[in-house]
Amino acid sequence: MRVVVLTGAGISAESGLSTFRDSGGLWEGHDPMQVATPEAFAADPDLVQRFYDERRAALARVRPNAAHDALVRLERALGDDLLVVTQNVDDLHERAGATRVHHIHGRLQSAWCTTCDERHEWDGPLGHGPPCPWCGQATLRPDIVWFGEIPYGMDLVEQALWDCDLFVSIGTSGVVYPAAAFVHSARGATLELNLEPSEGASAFAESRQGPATQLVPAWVDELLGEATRTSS
Ligand code: BV8
Repeated sequence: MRVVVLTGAGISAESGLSTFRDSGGLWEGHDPMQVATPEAFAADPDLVQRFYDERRAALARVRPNAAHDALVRLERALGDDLLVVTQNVDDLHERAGATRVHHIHGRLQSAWCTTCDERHEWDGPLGHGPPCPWCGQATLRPDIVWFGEIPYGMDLVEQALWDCDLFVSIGTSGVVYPAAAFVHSARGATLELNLEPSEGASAFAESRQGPATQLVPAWVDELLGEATRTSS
Protein backbone atom coordinates (compact mmCIF):
# COMPACT_ATOMS: atom_id res chain seq x y z
CA MET A 1 0.00 0.00 0.00
CA ARG A 2 1.82 3.13 -1.24
CA VAL A 3 0.40 6.21 0.45
CA VAL A 4 0.96 9.92 -0.26
CA VAL A 5 -0.26 12.33 2.44
CA LEU A 6 -0.57 16.07 1.70
CA THR A 7 -0.70 18.34 4.76
CA GLY A 8 -1.54 22.01 5.19
CA ALA A 9 -1.78 24.55 7.98
CA GLY A 10 -4.83 22.78 9.44
CA ILE A 11 -2.70 19.90 10.78
CA SER A 12 -0.65 22.36 12.87
CA ALA A 13 -3.64 24.48 14.02
CA GLU A 14 -4.23 22.47 17.22
CA SER A 15 -0.54 22.89 18.09
CA GLY A 16 -1.18 26.64 18.25
CA LEU A 17 0.12 27.75 14.81
CA SER A 18 -2.47 29.93 13.09
CA THR A 19 -3.60 28.92 9.63
CA PHE A 20 -3.68 31.25 6.60
CA ARG A 21 -7.30 31.77 5.78
CA ASP A 22 -9.29 30.88 8.84
CA SER A 23 -10.66 33.86 10.85
CA GLY A 24 -7.77 35.43 12.70
CA GLY A 25 -5.51 33.47 10.32
CA LEU A 26 -2.13 34.82 9.24
CA TRP A 27 -3.47 36.48 6.20
CA GLU A 28 -5.65 38.83 8.19
CA GLY A 29 -2.63 40.00 10.09
CA HIS A 30 -0.56 40.42 6.98
CA ASP A 31 -1.74 40.75 3.38
CA PRO A 32 -0.24 37.61 1.78
CA MET A 33 0.75 39.47 -1.32
CA GLN A 34 2.56 41.89 0.99
CA VAL A 35 4.82 39.39 2.59
CA ALA A 36 4.95 36.07 0.68
CA THR A 37 6.19 37.28 -2.75
CA PRO A 38 9.65 38.06 -4.18
CA GLU A 39 8.33 41.48 -5.19
CA ALA A 40 7.40 42.24 -1.56
CA PHE A 41 10.87 41.14 -0.42
CA ALA A 42 12.50 43.46 -2.95
CA ALA A 43 10.20 46.35 -1.96
CA ASP A 44 10.36 45.93 1.86
CA PRO A 45 12.82 43.23 3.01
CA ASP A 46 12.53 44.29 6.68
CA LEU A 47 8.76 43.65 6.73
CA VAL A 48 9.16 40.22 5.10
CA GLN A 49 12.11 39.23 7.32
CA ARG A 50 10.15 40.32 10.43
CA PHE A 51 7.12 38.25 9.29
CA TYR A 52 9.26 35.10 9.02
CA ASP A 53 11.43 35.88 12.07
CA GLU A 54 8.18 36.01 14.12
CA ARG A 55 6.99 32.67 12.74
CA ARG A 56 10.42 31.03 13.20
CA ALA A 57 10.50 32.23 16.84
CA ALA A 58 6.93 30.95 17.38
CA LEU A 59 8.08 27.38 16.61
CA ALA A 60 9.83 27.23 19.98
CA ARG A 61 6.48 27.79 21.72
CA VAL A 62 4.58 24.91 20.06
CA ARG A 63 4.93 21.15 19.72
CA PRO A 64 3.55 18.36 17.50
CA ASN A 65 0.00 17.10 18.15
CA ALA A 66 -1.77 13.73 17.92
CA ALA A 67 -2.19 14.11 14.14
CA HIS A 68 1.57 14.51 13.59
CA ASP A 69 2.20 11.58 15.96
CA ALA A 70 -0.29 9.34 14.12
CA LEU A 71 1.50 9.93 10.80
CA VAL A 72 4.75 8.81 12.46
CA ARG A 73 3.01 5.59 13.52
CA LEU A 74 1.96 5.14 9.91
CA GLU A 75 5.53 5.75 8.71
CA ARG A 76 6.78 3.11 11.16
CA ALA A 77 4.31 0.63 9.57
CA LEU A 78 4.69 1.57 5.90
CA GLY A 79 8.32 2.72 5.76
CA ASP A 80 9.25 3.87 2.22
CA ASP A 81 5.68 3.25 1.05
CA LEU A 82 4.67 6.50 2.82
CA LEU A 83 5.53 10.02 1.64
CA VAL A 84 4.30 13.10 3.51
CA VAL A 85 4.21 16.12 1.20
CA THR A 86 3.68 19.25 3.30
CA GLN A 87 2.83 22.83 2.36
CA ASN A 88 3.80 23.78 5.91
CA VAL A 89 7.07 25.53 6.64
CA ASP A 90 7.06 24.47 10.32
CA ASP A 91 9.08 21.51 11.69
CA LEU A 92 6.31 19.72 13.59
CA HIS A 93 6.29 16.60 11.39
CA GLU A 94 10.02 16.10 11.97
CA ARG A 95 9.77 16.91 15.69
CA ALA A 96 7.14 14.17 15.98
CA GLY A 97 9.73 11.77 14.51
CA ALA A 98 8.78 11.78 10.83
CA THR A 99 11.62 11.18 8.35
CA ARG A 100 9.73 10.81 5.06
CA VAL A 101 8.60 14.46 4.76
CA HIS A 102 9.00 16.74 1.73
CA HIS A 103 8.44 20.51 2.17
CA ILE A 104 7.18 21.81 -1.21
CA HIS A 105 7.03 25.41 0.09
CA GLY A 106 10.31 25.43 1.98
CA ARG A 107 11.11 25.60 5.71
CA LEU A 108 11.33 28.37 8.30
CA GLN A 109 14.53 26.84 9.70
CA SER A 110 16.48 27.21 6.48
CA ALA A 111 18.18 30.35 5.17
CA TRP A 112 19.07 30.77 1.50
CA CYS A 113 21.93 33.01 0.32
CA THR A 114 20.99 34.87 -2.87
CA THR A 115 24.71 35.52 -3.60
CA CYS A 116 26.29 32.03 -3.40
CA ASP A 117 22.99 30.05 -3.58
CA GLU A 118 23.96 28.01 -0.47
CA ARG A 119 21.26 26.98 2.03
CA HIS A 120 21.94 26.87 5.78
CA GLU A 121 20.03 25.40 8.73
CA TRP A 122 18.86 28.50 10.63
CA ASP A 123 17.06 28.85 13.98
CA GLY A 124 17.50 32.56 14.77
CA PRO A 125 16.33 35.79 13.11
CA LEU A 126 17.45 37.02 9.69
CA GLY A 127 16.14 40.58 10.01
CA HIS A 128 19.47 42.03 11.23
CA GLY A 129 21.21 40.86 8.06
CA PRO A 130 23.66 38.23 9.37
CA PRO A 131 26.49 37.22 7.00
CA CYS A 132 26.17 34.04 4.95
CA PRO A 133 28.30 31.35 6.70
CA TRP A 134 29.69 30.37 3.27
CA CYS A 135 30.36 33.59 1.33
CA GLY A 136 30.05 36.19 4.09
CA GLN A 137 27.56 38.34 2.15
CA ALA A 138 24.56 39.72 4.12
CA THR A 139 22.16 38.32 1.50
CA LEU A 140 20.30 35.59 3.38
CA ARG A 141 16.55 35.28 2.67
CA PRO A 142 13.98 32.87 4.19
CA ASP A 143 14.18 29.55 2.27
CA ILE A 144 10.44 29.76 1.56
CA VAL A 145 8.60 29.32 -1.77
CA TRP A 146 6.70 32.54 -2.30
CA PHE A 147 3.76 33.16 -4.64
CA GLY A 148 5.02 33.16 -8.21
CA GLU A 149 7.97 30.93 -7.30
CA ILE A 150 8.29 27.25 -8.27
CA PRO A 151 7.58 24.76 -5.48
CA TYR A 152 10.41 22.39 -4.47
CA GLY A 153 10.70 18.83 -5.78
CA MET A 154 7.66 18.79 -8.03
CA ASP A 155 9.08 15.84 -10.05
CA LEU A 156 9.38 13.73 -6.89
CA VAL A 157 5.82 14.65 -5.91
CA GLU A 158 4.31 14.03 -9.34
CA GLN A 159 6.02 10.60 -9.50
CA ALA A 160 4.76 9.67 -6.03
CA LEU A 161 1.20 10.73 -6.95
CA TRP A 162 1.42 8.65 -10.12
CA ASP A 163 2.60 5.56 -8.18
CA CYS A 164 0.37 5.85 -5.09
CA ASP A 165 -2.49 3.51 -4.14
CA LEU A 166 -3.95 6.10 -1.75
CA PHE A 167 -3.76 9.93 -1.62
CA VAL A 168 -4.88 11.61 1.60
CA SER A 169 -5.17 15.41 2.06
CA ILE A 170 -5.14 16.75 5.66
CA GLY A 171 -5.85 20.31 6.87
CA THR A 172 -5.66 22.29 3.66
CA SER A 173 -8.18 24.68 2.03
CA GLY A 174 -7.32 23.59 -1.51
CA VAL A 175 -6.91 27.19 -2.63
CA VAL A 176 -3.21 27.33 -3.53
CA TYR A 177 -1.75 25.63 -6.61
CA PRO A 178 -0.10 23.37 -7.60
CA ALA A 179 -0.90 21.57 -4.28
CA ALA A 180 -4.64 22.07 -4.80
CA ALA A 181 -4.40 20.05 -8.02
CA PHE A 182 -2.52 17.02 -6.59
CA VAL A 183 -5.81 15.13 -6.11
CA HIS A 184 -6.24 15.17 -9.88
CA SER A 185 -2.77 13.63 -10.44
CA ALA A 186 -3.26 10.91 -7.81
CA ARG A 187 -3.99 7.57 -9.53
CA GLY A 188 -5.00 5.76 -6.34
CA ALA A 189 -7.96 6.17 -4.01
CA THR A 190 -8.45 9.67 -2.56
CA LEU A 191 -9.51 10.83 0.94
CA GLU A 192 -9.80 14.33 2.49
CA LEU A 193 -9.57 14.88 6.27
CA ASN A 194 -10.41 18.52 7.10
CA LEU A 195 -12.33 20.65 9.57
CA GLU A 196 -14.68 21.66 6.72
CA PRO A 197 -14.95 20.62 3.05
CA SER A 198 -12.05 22.25 1.12
CA GLU A 199 -12.41 24.08 -2.20
CA GLY A 200 -11.52 20.77 -3.93
CA ALA A 201 -13.59 18.45 -1.72
CA SER A 202 -15.75 17.24 -4.64
CA ALA A 203 -12.66 15.80 -6.34
CA PHE A 204 -12.10 13.34 -3.46
CA ALA A 205 -13.75 9.91 -3.34
CA GLU A 206 -14.33 10.49 0.37
CA SER A 207 -14.20 13.66 2.54
CA ARG A 208 -14.41 13.49 6.34
CA GLN A 209 -14.89 16.60 8.52
CA GLY A 210 -13.46 17.14 11.99
CA PRO A 211 -10.31 18.22 13.85
CA ALA A 212 -7.09 16.59 12.63
CA THR A 213 -6.18 15.35 16.13
CA GLN A 214 -9.31 13.14 16.00
CA LEU A 215 -9.60 12.28 12.29
CA VAL A 216 -5.96 11.36 11.61
CA PRO A 217 -5.34 8.89 14.49
CA ALA A 218 -8.72 7.22 13.73
CA TRP A 219 -7.85 6.92 10.02
CA VAL A 220 -4.37 5.51 10.79
CA ASP A 221 -5.87 2.94 13.19
CA GLU A 222 -8.34 1.96 10.47
CA LEU A 223 -5.65 1.65 7.77
CA LEU A 224 -3.26 -0.33 9.98
CA GLY A 225 -6.18 -2.44 11.24
CA GLU A 226 -7.07 -3.27 7.64
CA ALA A 227 -3.40 -3.96 6.85
CA THR A 228 -3.15 -6.36 9.84
CA ARG A 229 -6.44 -8.08 8.91
CA THR A 230 -5.48 -8.55 5.20
CA SER A 231 -1.95 -9.74 6.05
CA SER A 232 -3.16 -12.36 8.63
C1 BV8 B 1 3.53 28.27 -8.87
C2 BV8 B 1 4.82 29.56 1.84
C3 BV8 B 1 4.38 27.79 -11.05
C4 BV8 B 1 4.81 30.92 2.36
C5 BV8 B 1 2.91 29.39 0.36
C6 BV8 B 1 -3.67 28.14 -10.93
C7 BV8 B 1 -4.83 28.81 -10.68
C8 BV8 B 1 -4.79 30.00 -9.90
C9 BV8 B 1 -3.60 30.50 -9.36
C10 BV8 B 1 -2.45 29.83 -9.62
C11 BV8 B 1 -2.47 28.67 -10.41
N1 BV8 B 1 -1.19 28.22 -10.50
C12 BV8 B 1 -0.37 29.06 -9.81
C13 BV8 B 1 -1.12 30.05 -9.26
C14 BV8 B 1 -0.60 31.14 -8.44
C15 BV8 B 1 -0.41 30.75 -6.98
C16 BV8 B 1 -1.73 30.39 -6.37
O1 BV8 B 1 -2.08 29.24 -6.22
N2 BV8 B 1 -2.45 31.44 -5.95
C17 BV8 B 1 -3.73 31.21 -5.23
C18 BV8 B 1 -3.80 32.19 -4.06
C19 BV8 B 1 -4.89 31.39 -6.14
N3 BV8 B 1 0.53 29.63 -6.82
C20 BV8 B 1 1.86 29.92 -6.82
O2 BV8 B 1 2.32 31.02 -6.99
C21 BV8 B 1 2.78 28.72 -6.60
N4 BV8 B 1 3.81 28.68 -7.60
O3 BV8 B 1 2.41 27.97 -9.21
O4 BV8 B 1 4.63 28.22 -9.68
C22 BV8 B 1 4.63 26.30 -11.11
C23 BV8 B 1 3.66 25.38 -10.69
C24 BV8 B 1 3.90 24.01 -10.82
C25 BV8 B 1 5.07 23.53 -11.30
C26 BV8 B 1 6.02 24.47 -11.71
C27 BV8 B 1 5.80 25.85 -11.61
C28 BV8 B 1 3.52 28.85 -5.26
C29 BV8 B 1 2.56 28.76 -4.13
C30 BV8 B 1 3.30 28.70 -2.80
C31 BV8 B 1 3.13 30.00 -2.00
N5 BV8 B 1 3.64 29.82 -0.66
N6 BV8 B 1 3.44 29.18 1.59
C32 BV8 B 1 4.47 30.97 3.80
O5 BV8 B 1 4.17 29.94 4.42
O6 BV8 B 1 4.51 32.09 4.28
S1 BV8 B 1 1.25 29.01 0.10
C33 BV8 B 1 0.50 28.87 1.69
O7 BV8 B 1 -0.88 28.92 1.48
C34 BV8 B 1 0.69 27.55 2.38
O8 BV8 B 1 1.97 27.01 2.27
C35 BV8 B 1 -0.31 26.67 1.70
O9 BV8 B 1 0.25 26.10 0.56
C36 BV8 B 1 -1.31 27.61 1.19
C37 BV8 B 1 -2.66 27.31 1.65
O10 BV8 B 1 -2.77 27.27 2.96
P1 BV8 B 1 -3.33 25.97 3.76
O11 BV8 B 1 -2.15 25.23 4.23
O12 BV8 B 1 -4.34 25.21 2.99
O13 BV8 B 1 -4.01 26.77 4.94
P2 BV8 B 1 -5.42 27.55 4.91
O14 BV8 B 1 -5.39 28.45 6.07
O15 BV8 B 1 -5.71 28.10 3.60
O16 BV8 B 1 -6.46 26.36 5.18
C38 BV8 B 1 -6.40 25.64 6.38
C39 BV8 B 1 -7.40 24.50 6.22
O17 BV8 B 1 -7.30 23.67 7.37
C40 BV8 B 1 -8.84 24.99 6.11
O18 BV8 B 1 -9.49 24.26 5.08
C41 BV8 B 1 -9.44 24.64 7.48
O19 BV8 B 1 -10.77 24.24 7.39
C42 BV8 B 1 -8.57 23.45 7.91
N7 BV8 B 1 -8.40 23.36 9.37
C43 BV8 B 1 -8.26 24.38 10.27
N8 BV8 B 1 -8.09 23.87 11.52
C44 BV8 B 1 -8.12 22.50 11.39
C45 BV8 B 1 -8.31 22.18 10.01
N9 BV8 B 1 -8.38 20.91 9.55
C46 BV8 B 1 -8.28 19.92 10.48
N10 BV8 B 1 -8.09 20.14 11.82
C47 BV8 B 1 -8.01 21.41 12.31
N11 BV8 B 1 -7.86 21.62 13.61
